[in-house]
Amino acid sequence: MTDDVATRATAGFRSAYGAEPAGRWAAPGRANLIGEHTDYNDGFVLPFALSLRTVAAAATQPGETWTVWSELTGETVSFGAAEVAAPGRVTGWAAYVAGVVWALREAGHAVSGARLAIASDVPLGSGLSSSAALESAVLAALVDLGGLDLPAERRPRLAQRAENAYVGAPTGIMDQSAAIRCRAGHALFLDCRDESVEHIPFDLDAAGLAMLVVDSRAPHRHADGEYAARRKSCEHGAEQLGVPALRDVDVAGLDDALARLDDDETRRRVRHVVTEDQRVLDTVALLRAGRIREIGPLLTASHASMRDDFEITVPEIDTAVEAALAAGALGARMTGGGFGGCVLALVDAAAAETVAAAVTAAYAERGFTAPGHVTVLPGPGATRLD
Ligand code: GAF
Repeated sequence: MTDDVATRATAGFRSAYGAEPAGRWAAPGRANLIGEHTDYNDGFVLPFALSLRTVAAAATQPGETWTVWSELTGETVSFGAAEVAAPGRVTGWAAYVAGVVWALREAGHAVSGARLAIASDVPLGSGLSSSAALESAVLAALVDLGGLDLPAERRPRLAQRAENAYVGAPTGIMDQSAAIRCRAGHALFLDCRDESVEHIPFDLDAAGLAMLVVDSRAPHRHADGEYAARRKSCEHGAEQLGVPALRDVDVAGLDDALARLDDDETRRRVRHVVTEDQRVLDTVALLRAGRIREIGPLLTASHASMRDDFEITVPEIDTAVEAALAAGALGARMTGGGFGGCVLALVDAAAAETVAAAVTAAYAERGFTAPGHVTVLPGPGATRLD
């Protein structure tokens, strides 16, 4: 379809329900500039929103029934109070919607029945957080339709609960925070312990730079199980060190901490998280000082740490990073949970196409499926469109 995503959501609503929606709500996908697997360690992250969005066109309906149409499948799914009484009763893509209804009710909100139609430009399975975009758009719609009292800063936790407890994915707070709290032209510096934020100016254009997003097209291999395993290792490390979370170990105390751990794998996992938190702080300091070009080496160091210590990269991803750097990128790293997904490369604006072509050529040489690429600018968080 070539129509704009909001138009497609409205058209979907009309054809599924034969009526007009009461409004449309949008939430973006995200890229994480730096700070990977630090969120569930109470640490720091620095994501920004993409202009790719998920839109929910919605209206109330009487009773405790929720009906959702998705352009992805062309299918309409309905569920009622019994299905949102406990996690796991709605499965597949509609679980993200049912999970939001469930989490709102769990938090004591009276959620009115609703009809929704979902359209999205956020690609699935590319590590750009299509699930958080869906949860956040649906949450915004249900809050407004029901006149619920739920300020934006309290919404990420609720959307995360939908994903953790209803859908069953043990993710952190970063993606929902990015989808809901980001601002155009800024990266979101989030302290995942107390959820305080600072909007950090991230003006690529003014610096003559571009952010290239390369979709590795690598099949996600065991991503869910590996994510949970990394989380467990981190919790194990924190427990051995006697701290509430790895956030409580700083770089100055890292060598001491590593010496107290009893296996090499945990040592590598802990070293990634502790050094990654510091790289986020260093990146924020450079951006605050307007030294945007200088963040490149921090991005590349983050990638090396994910590859060697956290062990969450795959050959396609490493190839994209190496080829981008060899073609002149100032820095490059995988973004998101890992085992596939996308690479970010910070490049001089004039060099974006050359760097993308170099990545494509390196892929061809190794016989990988051709990658996708696009340049992006930091966009706004979730919003009501009309
Ligand atoms: C996924 C998760 F959903 C986030 O919470 C975060 O842990 C990320 O992987 C890794 O930084 O996107």
